[in-house]
Amino acid sequence: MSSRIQNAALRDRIMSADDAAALIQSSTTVGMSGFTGSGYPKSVPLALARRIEAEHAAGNPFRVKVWTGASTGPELDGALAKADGIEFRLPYNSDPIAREKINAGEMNYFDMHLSQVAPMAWQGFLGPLDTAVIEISGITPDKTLIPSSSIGNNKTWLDQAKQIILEVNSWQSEALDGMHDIYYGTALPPNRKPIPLVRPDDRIGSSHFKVDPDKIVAIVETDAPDRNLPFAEPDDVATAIAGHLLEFFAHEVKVGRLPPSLLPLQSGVGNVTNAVLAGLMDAPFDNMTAFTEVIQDGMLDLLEAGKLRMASATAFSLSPTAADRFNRDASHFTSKLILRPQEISNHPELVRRLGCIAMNGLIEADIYGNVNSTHVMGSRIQNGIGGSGDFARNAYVSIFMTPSTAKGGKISAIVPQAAHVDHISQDVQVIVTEQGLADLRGLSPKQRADTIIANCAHPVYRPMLQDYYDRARRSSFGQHAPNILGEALSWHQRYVETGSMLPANG
Ligand code: 0RQ
Repeated sequence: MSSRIQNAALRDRIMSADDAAALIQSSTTVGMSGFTGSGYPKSVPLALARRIEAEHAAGNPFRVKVWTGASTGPELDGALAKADGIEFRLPYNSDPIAREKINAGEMNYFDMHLSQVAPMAWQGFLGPLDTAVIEISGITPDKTLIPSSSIGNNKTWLDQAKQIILEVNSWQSEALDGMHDIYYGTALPPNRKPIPLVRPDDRIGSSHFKVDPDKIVAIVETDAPDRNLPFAEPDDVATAIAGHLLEFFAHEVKVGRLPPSLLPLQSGVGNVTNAVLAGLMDAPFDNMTAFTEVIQDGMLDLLEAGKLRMASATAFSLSPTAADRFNRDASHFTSKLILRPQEISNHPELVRRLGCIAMNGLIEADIYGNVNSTHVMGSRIQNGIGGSGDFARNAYVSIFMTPSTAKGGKISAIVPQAAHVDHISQDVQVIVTEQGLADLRGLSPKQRADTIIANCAHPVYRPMLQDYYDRARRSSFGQHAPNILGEALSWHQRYVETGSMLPANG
């Protein structure tokens, strides 16, 4: 018997990925595991993509609706998008092939707050779920499931799906067992109760998923790695951003607005946020905690060095090297890590109660501090809002970080008006670029504009922003948040037409 499947009766359901994929019908909804390249099924989606390609070659339409935790890997989103097999996708995508299909108008995509996915599924807003395809790391003798390297929405998919396909992945460390905390106390209004979590290290649930064994129609055995991209070594820009932020933290501790161990950290994914975590290695803050979405490389380093006492998240997001390191020595981390369902890891009630320090990336911010995290030039989706909104609105302090320019300087990350807004100015308290940091707390719109232009804009774009703002101060319809309506998006229009936000003679 495979040591990972400890219940003899369930062994009858072991089959090939192709046989399992044959149980999924066209036009149905499939809820898959997976969150930032971790814990997604690696074999059934590939088999499903092959099946879809064969059906298309035979002239038969075949597409499915795909729900997950967040982004996944190339074997799931990449393969299914390439086969033109996804009719509808939620709640987050970062796969380049799927992104192209979405931006070409060929795939419907519902980009949503990650904490809201499970509640909306329970509320019935998303429609019925036909099949769950969930990666786990083992099945216990009493038919409970040992989760894998991400939890995401798996609890909800297992509870709601009409049929369940399990992938048991023996690549995942057996030491993951015991690291998870699956809370089964959620309910629909008017029966909701407070979530009994008051510290990031509280455990409030069980370490295994419960499942109705009668719904399990297939079990597929795999031995395949999670796939996340390696992080770049912090460059000068990322290091400068991290430096400004660490100085800010030191100042906040000095004036008594943050405790010496800071408050629970939330850190988005990406090279800049990873550089901040690297900077925290040498910073004078100890006994830190994290209440966040994903555990990236920098957090493992902080845990190993004892700077970070513990971290709570819903998934790992480790580079291949860090994933190998984790798998070699996972038991070392067991007592310091908790993985939870994303409706708990990102819950607004908990983020507000714990007072998280939210640190996220942005695409552009306007001079008043409205932030666009998702849509390039207001219309092309990059990834999605992910968990940034869950944390930004409810954080103790909400920080957004970015290089001051993109695409080799042809785009300014600080613009007169954001072409799409994910985070309104009230949810954006600090903006950091390599140029400096704008602390916007307690400032009026005009004070915010002065600070952002002076501290965050790139020197090439700063005079252009100042000129726009000065003219708006004279001619705007109102003087609360001055704007020139016919010109506010002209930088974006110029980029679309000429490939640069800089004027031809600029
Ligand atoms: O594109 O790869 O084609 O060159 O956006 O930009 O500078 O590498 O930065 O990886 O930190 O991503 C907002 C996208 C930043 C990310 C965003 C282009 C740039 C590049 C990536 P290329 P960088 P990052 C918890 C939190 C929303 C979700 C979130 C994100 C690419 O942080 O998706 O916060 N956030 N989740 O060239 C045109 C601009 C641009 C631009 C950047 N102004 N105009 N293109 N780019 N700025 C995690 C989860 O929820 C899972």
